[in-house]
Amino acid sequence: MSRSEKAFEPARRAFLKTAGFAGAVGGTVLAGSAMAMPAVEGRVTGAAAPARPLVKAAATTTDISSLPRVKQKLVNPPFLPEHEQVATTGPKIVEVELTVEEKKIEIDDDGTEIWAYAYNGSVPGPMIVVHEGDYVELTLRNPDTNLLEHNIDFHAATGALGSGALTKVNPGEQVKVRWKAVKPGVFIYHCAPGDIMIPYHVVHGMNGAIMVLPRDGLKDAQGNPYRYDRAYYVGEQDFYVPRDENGDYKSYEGAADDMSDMLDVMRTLTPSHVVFNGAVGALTGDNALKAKVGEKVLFIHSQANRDTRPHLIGGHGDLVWETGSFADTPATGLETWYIRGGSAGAMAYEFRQPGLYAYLNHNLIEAVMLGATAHVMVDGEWNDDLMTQLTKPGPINA
Ligand SMILES: [Cu+2]
Repeated sequence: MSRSEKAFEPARRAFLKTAGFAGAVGGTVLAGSAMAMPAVEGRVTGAAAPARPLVKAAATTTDISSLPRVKQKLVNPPFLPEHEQVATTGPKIVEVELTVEEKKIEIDDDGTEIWAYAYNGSVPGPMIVVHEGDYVELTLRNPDTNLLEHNIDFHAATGALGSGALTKVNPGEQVKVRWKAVKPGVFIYHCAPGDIMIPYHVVHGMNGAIMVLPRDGLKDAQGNPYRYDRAYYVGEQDFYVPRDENGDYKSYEGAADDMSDMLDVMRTLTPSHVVFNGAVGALTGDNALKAKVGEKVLFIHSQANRDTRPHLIGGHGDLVWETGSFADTPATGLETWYIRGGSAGAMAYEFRQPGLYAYLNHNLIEAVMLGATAHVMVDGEWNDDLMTQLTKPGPINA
């Protein structure tokens, strides 16, 4: 950063801090964000949003001080943190830490760059796994090396804009929040600092997912216990990279330098990239997901902004919790399923043939031309009964 840019920095930070509250007139920062949010989220009314819920402890039915505490070590997607499928204890407090990183990442094979706003540095952010009835105790950090204000809205949480109203942190700040996981399922979380900053941050990769397992684990469509052998988290991300006058993707020096250009591209609702786990090819080739014949694999798929339709080429959705709710009976034997923008869903499949499978968004333009494809390499014995090539390709017989 040059000296003149440094001199400009305080004013720029002040602008970026307030840019999210363009719609708010008067009131505190919290009230401003609450006013700006409902039209976008449609989940909470402005009147119902608490002014300062942090200072007043709500009545609880659990003696929280007596609950055991565990620290969950979060890992980068597509992997999940170590977890029990069936809870072996009663409810607990699960401590997790998310640190926001504003950093440049490459999103395709041509070296196209974007400034990612990334929880713990990954796009999507790490998967958190708890059980229904557990408490999530989050520390959210925004290091002073960052430029922007951030927060987190958990779709699994209840009240205060999914904790978004309680978790706004400026660079150099951290905040702690605790919420109870009362809904079993898979849910997204995302940054939502207010107004136009909500979609702007989300399409810079600032979203992830949490899985709230029933205490006694997953059930199949008949209500029998269902246990997976592996689980993967696929976070789908739409990017809107501006182009220069020659049609080449632009690169930007600072974390929010792309704002004006990118908002223009976002208004077209036409992404330049639709990718899994942050980049074209993040889950193909050497990074392909792995499984074995006979293994049951759970795929959790999130899309924080846009509808998508996952499909496993050569396989099926044995069990699909399309809406993400584990309180509902899963659908069975699906060909392609649907993940609503702003949600996560889960699919479980027992692999029956070895080889390469493509797991993709079956808008094939988005899968093949924009990037939304993953591969699954499956080891095992081929089953001729399920498929056999009877003749090799050869000349057509007259
Ligand atoms: Cu953010």
